[in-house]
Amino acid sequence: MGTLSPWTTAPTGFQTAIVNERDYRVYVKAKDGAGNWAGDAVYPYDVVSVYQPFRWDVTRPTSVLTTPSLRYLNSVTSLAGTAADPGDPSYAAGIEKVQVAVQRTDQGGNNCWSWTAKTFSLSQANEAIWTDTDAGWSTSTAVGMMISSATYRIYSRAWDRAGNKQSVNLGVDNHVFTFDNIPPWWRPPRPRTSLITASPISP
Ligand SMILES: [Ca+2]
Repeated sequence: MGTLSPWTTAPTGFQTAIVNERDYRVYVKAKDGAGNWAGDAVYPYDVVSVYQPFRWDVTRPTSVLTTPSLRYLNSVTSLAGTAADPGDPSYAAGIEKVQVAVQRTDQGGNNCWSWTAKTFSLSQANEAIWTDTDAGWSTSTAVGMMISSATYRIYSRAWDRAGNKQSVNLGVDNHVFTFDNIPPWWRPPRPRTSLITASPISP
C-alpha cells in the first residue's frame, strides 16, 4: 500500500484523561509492508521520534473595562480595559484578543451598536455587535455613538489562544454610564418688583 492519508484515531476517554493547562506531545510512527519503521522511537526524545506538541487549556479568559470608569461622563473617546488568562501562568494559553460591544440601555428593541452601520440597530444576540480591539485592549468610540443624556452599557469579551472565550451575560455583566455633554441650565434670578408703593407720610 502506497499511502494511508488521512489516518485518524479517537482514543476513548482521551479528552477527559488529559490535565488542564499542561503541555503534551502526540507521537506517531508508521511501518511499511517490508517491516521498515518511521518514527520508531524507544524514548520520547529519541532523534527519530515524530511528534506534534500541543498545550491543553479549557479555562476561560477574563476581561474588565477600566475606561471609562465613572457613572456619568461628558467625554468618551475610547473604551479600554485589561484581560487575563487565569490558571497556571506557565501553561495557560494566553490572551488572543479582546472584543467590545456597546448597548444603549435607554432605548428598547435592537439597541446594540453596529460597527459597520454606525447605528444602534442590532440585537444583543447578534455576533456582529462584537468588534476586535487593538493589542492594548482599547478601541475608539465612533462618531454618532455618544448622544447626550443617553445611557450605555459596555461589554468586553476576551479570547485565549486555545479558542476559549469569556462567558458574558448580556444585559447583566457590564459597565453602565450616562453620557451628558450639555452644560446645566441656569438663569440668574430677576429682581423682585416691589409691591410696596411709597407714599408721602403726612405730617
Ligand atoms: Ca485559558
